[in-house]
Amino acid sequence: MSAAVEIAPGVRHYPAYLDRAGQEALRDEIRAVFAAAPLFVPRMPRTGKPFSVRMSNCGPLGWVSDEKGYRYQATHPETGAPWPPMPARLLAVWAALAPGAPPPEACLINLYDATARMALHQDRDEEELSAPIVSLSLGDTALFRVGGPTRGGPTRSFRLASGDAMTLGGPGRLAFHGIDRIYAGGSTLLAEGGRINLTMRRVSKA
Ligand code: MD3
Ligand code: FE
Repeated sequence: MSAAVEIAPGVRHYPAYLDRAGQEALRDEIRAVFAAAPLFVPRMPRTGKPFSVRMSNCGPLGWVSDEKGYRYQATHPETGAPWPPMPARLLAVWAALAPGAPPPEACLINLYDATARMALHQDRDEEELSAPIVSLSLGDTALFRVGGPTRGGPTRSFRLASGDAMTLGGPGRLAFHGIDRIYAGGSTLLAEGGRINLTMRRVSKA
């Protein structure tokens, strides 16, 4: 547990929110999610250009992207199986950091290797934009960038380390954000290195 730092209006950073034991337990639960819902490589709408991150999901809905577009769906894009349930540990983090919000329906899991990036974007595929997004990071540190609600405005950069949490709500919910780089080799949490980011989302109107 730790105090929040408000990076921008509605964008809160909780450094070291999970202690090492909590990170290890969550890592093991995410490994089990990957076993049931294998990592897939999302592709850009229209062009089919592959993302540099790999993804999976847990919860009733998962976020996917391919030539047909971005969307939430109840099944894995390659296996066709329903997504595995969201671990109780994640639901507890949501309850603590998003009190009063309706339960999350999707937890998108991003896996970054040392060269992966995520371009500046908004998360607006959810019907319920009044609920926050809650994020947790595991493994290598990332350089995160966040701006305002319009592309091309000023941005701020800061590091997201293993165990850090973020909440993105209110005026921060539609902020542009991305991952500019991964600092490889700094964490012993993931045996193969890399970074895992989890984002819990409410998708449908409560
Ligand atoms: C700020 N993930 O999955 S998490 C994503 O580290 C995504 O993998 C990044 O952007 C990652 O969509 C960043 C922190 C985050 C998530 C959602 C936000 C920051 C946000 C929504 C609005 C503003
Ligand atoms: Fe995002």
